[in-house]
Amino acid sequence: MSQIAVLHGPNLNLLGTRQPEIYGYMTLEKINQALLDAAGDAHEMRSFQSNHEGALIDFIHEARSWANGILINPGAFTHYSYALRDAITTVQLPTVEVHLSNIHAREAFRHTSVIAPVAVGQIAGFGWRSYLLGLQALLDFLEDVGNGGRTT
Ligand code: CA2
Repeated sequence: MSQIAVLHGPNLNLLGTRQPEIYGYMTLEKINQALLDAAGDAHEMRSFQSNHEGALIDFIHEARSWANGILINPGAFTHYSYALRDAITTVQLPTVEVHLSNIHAREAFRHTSVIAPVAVGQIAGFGWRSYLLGLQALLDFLEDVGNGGRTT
């Protein structure tokens, strides 16, 4: 059983209502439900969205007391929030970064992630399924860690 903190950054509360050509038609509520379905009874998951950097950081700090992994789409904070990055570093929880769009194929400012260097890995470009892929990657990573790092 893993406990996963799922974080969604700024503007992601608008998913499914605007710019569907970039971000798709799935609402945040539906994405959260898809993640809960994928986790099933085997894992615990708590989701949180905020448009405020400090609120996301508080949630990460609190996650230290109950979670053993973080799945995060930091939104635009991806590209410049050293505060979010420091929070992830500080709690020392394995973190997977996800993006709906392929940030590397978009504007130059989106090519940089200040989160990626402190994450286990990054998944981008698969629409809402990036979250599902990220969750699977995180659960597999945590299982490997629990098995003393053995992957086979
Ligand atoms: O592709 C992603 O998941 C992003 O994290 C989304 C962020 C963007 O700043 C990152 O560069 C990449 C933006 C989220 C905006 O979400 C909206 C959703 C619906 C309508 C308008 C914005």
